[in-house]
Amino acid sequence: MLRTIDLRGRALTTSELSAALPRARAARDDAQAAAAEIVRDVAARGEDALREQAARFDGVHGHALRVPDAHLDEAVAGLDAAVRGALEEAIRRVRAASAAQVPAAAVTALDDGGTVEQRWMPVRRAGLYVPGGKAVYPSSVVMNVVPAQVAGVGRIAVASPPQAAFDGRVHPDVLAAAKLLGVDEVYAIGGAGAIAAFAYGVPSIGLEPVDVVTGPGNNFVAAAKRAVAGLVGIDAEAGATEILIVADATVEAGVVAADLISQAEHDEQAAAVLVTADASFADAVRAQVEQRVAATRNADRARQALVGEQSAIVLVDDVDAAIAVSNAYGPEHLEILVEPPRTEEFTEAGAVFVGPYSPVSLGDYLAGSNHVLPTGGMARYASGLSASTFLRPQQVITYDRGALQRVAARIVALADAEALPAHGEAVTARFDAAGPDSA
Ligand code: HSO
Ligand code: ZN
Repeated sequence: MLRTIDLRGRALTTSELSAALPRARAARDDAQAAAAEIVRDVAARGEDALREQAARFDGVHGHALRVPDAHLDEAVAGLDAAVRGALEEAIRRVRAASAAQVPAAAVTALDDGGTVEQRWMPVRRAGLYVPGGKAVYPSSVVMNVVPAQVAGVGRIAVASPPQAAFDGRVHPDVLAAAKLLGVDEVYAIGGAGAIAAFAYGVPSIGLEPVDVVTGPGNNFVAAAKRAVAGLVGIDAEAGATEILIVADATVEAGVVAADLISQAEHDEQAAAVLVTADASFADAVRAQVEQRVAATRNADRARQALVGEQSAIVLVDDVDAAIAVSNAYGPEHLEILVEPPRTEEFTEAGAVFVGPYSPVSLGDYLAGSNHVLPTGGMARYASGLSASTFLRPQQVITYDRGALQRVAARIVALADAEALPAHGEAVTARFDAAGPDSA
């Protein structure tokens, strides 16, 4: 369990380092082809295609694709009080932290009478996907819906797979979370089909196409999002979860082991990586992992994730080397458990958890940060779900007569240089004797 990658005493180039890192080479092409087929089918046949997919993938027949209001109300009424309290606290915290993601409008004066305003416009309609295969994720309802609401999205729809165990309904905790957030447009549609339904709309069930589709999911959901990108906006890929921990013996080995297992329990494909310069600490963590994983509820799934090629203990010479490894990997979740933490130097990660009292589980539920984060190394250029996922920066240009006149000759010069004289004429027409200004 948890193979060792020993990088001690090796000076690696960036590409050698990337090749040495434990990352699954996902079967991306297969998923892409299968998802594209599902997307095409939903685009062409709408509800009929979705019902066939529900029978095939979810084992569900004849269910309500659009969740009736009564089901939402029943779900809230039946919600466990402690779960309700926790969801409400999570909503408060994520809402507070998301508010900081909405930039204020800014006006730049380029000239006396010439301004460019930068304003942030919410998309009109968003479709949010909440997975429901190996586990159910009411917390992901919060993480999707709150930033969309904070951004000011006009209309929000949620989709999640129908559950055979619940008579073809979406899991009641997911329904309750949606209702607590004031979302009543919910669909019992799963996987790639849900992404296609959002992108193309499904008239027979009143599902209007959306402008942006977000949310985590398996390889097929990610592939479907790639297939509809362009027709709609999508967020970064949030696939099988990853945790990379940089630690030394200032933290207990059992704590590190518990954190590795916490993300491994999501999925057989989940990645759990420890990077340390202390070989005996590494042995202690490995022993703790073996002991703890045996005792946990999702032991089989977690064990598979931990023995997979995507998980490992990476031995390095020192903290400098650990930082280089972490930055090359670009993990979805990074835990910094070394003293001092040197947080600024860890630049590539979806979210960064600093110190022994900031575990990833805190961020998964209640830190106030978002848990829909880029995986597969995408953290190098993408960010987690946030209000800005649902906002478009838009520029508003307002020049008056004098300000335009002061740059008119320069516009003509550039227009002539590009052999597009009509561009220049559009400016000079405003000042010609025969033009609108002639009076
Ligand atoms: N760790 C997951 C999110 C999650 N964990 C939901 C528990 N529930 C991906 O960031
Ligand atoms: Zn998690």
